[in-house]
Amino acid sequence: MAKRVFSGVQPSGSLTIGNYFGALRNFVRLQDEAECFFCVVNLHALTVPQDPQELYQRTLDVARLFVACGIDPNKATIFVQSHVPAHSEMSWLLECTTYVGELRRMTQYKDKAAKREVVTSGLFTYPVLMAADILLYQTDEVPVGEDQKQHLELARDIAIRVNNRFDEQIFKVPEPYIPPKAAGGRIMNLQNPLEKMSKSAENPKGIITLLDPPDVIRQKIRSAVTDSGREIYYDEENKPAISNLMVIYSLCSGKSLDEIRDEYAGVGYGQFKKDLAELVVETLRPIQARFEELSRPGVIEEVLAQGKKKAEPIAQETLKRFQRKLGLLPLCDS
Ligand code: ATP
Ligand code: LTN
Repeated sequence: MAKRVFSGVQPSGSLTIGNYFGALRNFVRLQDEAECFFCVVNLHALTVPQDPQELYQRTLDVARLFVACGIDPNKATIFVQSHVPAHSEMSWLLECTTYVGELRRMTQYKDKAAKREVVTSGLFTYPVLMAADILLYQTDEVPVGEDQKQHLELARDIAIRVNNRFDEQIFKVPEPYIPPKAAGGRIMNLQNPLEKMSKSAENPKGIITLLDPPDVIRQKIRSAVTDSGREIYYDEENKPAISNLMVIYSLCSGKSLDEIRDEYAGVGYGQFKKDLAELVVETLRPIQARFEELSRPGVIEEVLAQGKKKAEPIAQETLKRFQRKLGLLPLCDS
């Protein structure tokens, strides 16, 4: 049996090159060797305020970008989280096996909560919904960026706890699939290289989205902060800005960090940034062209309808089994 892969992306903004290099590019690779489920996690997006019309539109756009980036709906299942109610139902059941102390330790919660005046309980229990997503599909492997490592460990802990309690495998214990930082696992903000590039960032100058027009990309890279000195070499600690730009260069060109350093010895930041901008523009060009083609009404909606049909029975089977184990009374059919 092929291994099963599950991952999710929130429709909380325009997807960035961080999402692409950290996650989507690996989705495309995995679709040829595994049974893949890629989910637009719109319920996760609700953990912070969303404009309803924007959420609606972005849900479609994220699904379109999945396909535009190379995910083939004939190979992988693409669907929307809220179309399969088992995700919400499972989330509640898992909340009742997760400890408040575990959720308090989540660094993403601490970071996001610190930035807001009002914090919903959904933001707090967010990682449990993520565990539900993953465990419902008996997932072997979860391709994500580095920021999701802690959430994944929680999903593993929950699975192990439930399996131990019932002394049988109710859930497969999932493995993370996370690229190293220098291979796209954590692309940093162009205006603050100590912060992750995040699609919901307040300042658009620090993020490159997959749909940014070429001139916007050139402008954002030109105004990206750099480190002191003018040498180009990879040193995450002392030269975080240039190191981040080098990683993006390497991912777009296929060249190693050493090759890039040698090529730009004595050249300076200006030329490097110009070349980098063109590389990013060329990398995104085919994605943007495909995205336009997918904007015809009905096309992505059909993909999502098919996706729900494939995902739901699998999710239901796991949910039903867990409900029975917990002692929830099944409906009498007669
Ligand atoms: P938000 O700003 O709303 O939290 P986000 O940009 O962090 O969103 P998610 O939807 O949370 O994106 O993540 C989708 C996938 O992209 C996840 O696997 C996540 O780990 C990955 N990812 C997000 N940002 C980066 C980044 N800067 N570098 C590498 N991978 C990333
Ligand atoms: N929490 C993730 C998105 C996400 C996810 C998932 C990723 C929700 N459910 C299941 C992998 C598997 C994020 O914010 N990046």
